[in-house]
Amino acid sequence: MTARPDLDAVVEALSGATRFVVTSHDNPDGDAIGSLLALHLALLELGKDSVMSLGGSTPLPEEFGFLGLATHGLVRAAPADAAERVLVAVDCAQASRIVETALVDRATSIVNIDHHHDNTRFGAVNLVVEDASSTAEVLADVFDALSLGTSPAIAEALYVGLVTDTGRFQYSNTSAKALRLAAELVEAGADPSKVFVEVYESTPLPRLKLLARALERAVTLVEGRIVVSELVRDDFEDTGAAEPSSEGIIDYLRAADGAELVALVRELPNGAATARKGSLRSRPGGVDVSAIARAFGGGGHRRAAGFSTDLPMAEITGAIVAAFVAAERDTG
Ligand SMILES: [Mn+2]
Repeated sequence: MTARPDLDAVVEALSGATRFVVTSHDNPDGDAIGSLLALHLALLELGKDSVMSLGGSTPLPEEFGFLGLATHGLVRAAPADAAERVLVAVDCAQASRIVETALVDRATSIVNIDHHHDNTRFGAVNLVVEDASSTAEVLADVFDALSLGTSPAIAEALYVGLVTDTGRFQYSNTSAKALRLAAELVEAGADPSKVFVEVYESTPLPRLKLLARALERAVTLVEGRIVVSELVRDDFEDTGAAEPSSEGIIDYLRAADGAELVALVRELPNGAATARKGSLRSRPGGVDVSAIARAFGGGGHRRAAGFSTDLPMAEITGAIVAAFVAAERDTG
């Protein structure tokens, strides 16, 4: 075993305190939700007092409903005693991605467990494993170091994080370690077929219709090397798709032959903090889309990133094309 002072520090922080509040980022994905639940359940098994808190009022993506976060006590605001709890943030690259700012402001201390390469190390204790496929994979090592057995519920939650962040074990982050972890989680009680049906084959029809709109509106730029599409408010209204329904649509656009950079921009409802939200994806070896997202005030991974903006669609597209061309000039 190589020395892992950052892992030891997290183990010490989790062992040394008794009261925790665990959280993750806005627009939580499978890794955020799975990691959040797994850590909460692990802390309870360690005999700790843990509260799961996710800010905002946006409904959680329905494909993760089977994990039963509400049943497990999820609250959508900071607990009244947040000032007496250690905050553990999972899958959050920046403190600003934690919607409930009171959690960050009041916590006695912050433990930051993540795998984003652009993580700002905002915690007092930081475990950021950039080559981990998912935060779930990082947490599995933390639980091992805590000598915690993996219950079926923890295994299932970690498996959801692993399978979603690796694109069902297809993306370039699908390491041998990630695949070995998947096997261990299945041995511990995770059911791959059940998770597949719940996460990928329980799609409400309005969401498939929303996907059709995005595919229909896709355009190619720079000789097909960039694919851009847009969802406007009418698309949500006409199809009846609910707000988090656009998650995952970009992965279909990415399948376009020759597409090296893919962008999907969706118009947000009236009253949202910004007018639009953009998602970016690139092929392995392609441009670092997190750098493009950061230029819009967002962030993410090299292959998958996002941003929020008030810019109109034409300007967003122009900036993406310019960044793509500039990145190619710099590296080529
Ligand atoms: Mn993740």
